[in-house]
Amino acid sequence: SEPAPGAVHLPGWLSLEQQRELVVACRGWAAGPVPMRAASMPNGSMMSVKTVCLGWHWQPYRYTKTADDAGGGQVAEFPEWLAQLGRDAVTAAYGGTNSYAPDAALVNFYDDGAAMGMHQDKDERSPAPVVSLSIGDSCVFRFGNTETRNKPWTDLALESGDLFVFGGPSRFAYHGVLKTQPGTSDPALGLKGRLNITLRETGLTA
Ligand code: MD5
Ligand code: FE
Repeated sequence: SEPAPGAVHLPGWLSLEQQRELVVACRGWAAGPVPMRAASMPNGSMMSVKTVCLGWHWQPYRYTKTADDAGGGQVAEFPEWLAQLGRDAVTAAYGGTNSYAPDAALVNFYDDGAAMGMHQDKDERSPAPVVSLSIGDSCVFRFGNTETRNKPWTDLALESGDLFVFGGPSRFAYHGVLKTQPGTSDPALGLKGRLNITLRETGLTA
């Protein structure tokens, strides 16, 4: 479905096998070289979501080349197979062919009770879409508008295997994750909690 112009939701786009492979990949990335951690916000509070970055290191609200908030190391590289999955996702959403070239990913882990407040993703310097892949527990996702963090918004369920592509006029919409639904993850995934992987073109050069 297309809940807003440029925003395309394809439920169950990932096969169970692809989801299992991504869970394994995320476990590897979470271990290092820069371990998954809760980022601290500029106001000093900690996010309830834990994040690990590929390609570029993200800290609210900027991308850096070294993870100075997490030991100073270089993050894992952004693998070509994940860029190809991103191109496949953009084609699935909009049709045709594309030259989507994501160079950063944020892997977000939500344990029971984790949430993400309403925000815009505007640390990137590219108008390219954000590709979002959800695995594990379902969540309530709040898709807002580009003007304010307030209404109007639409609440929808994001479930394991869902693809969401945010492009065009939806690229800079406010959005957040109200809550997850603990215990809804398929036992076959071996994952307690929720993973979300976002692919991004940073538009930055090192
Ligand atoms: C999540 N992650 O479920 C979400 C999915 C983040 C984040 O929000 O910043 O890591 S990505 C949702 C998204 C991205 C870009 C634009 C819009 C939504 N949008 O216009 O609604 O962990
Ligand atoms: Fe976001």
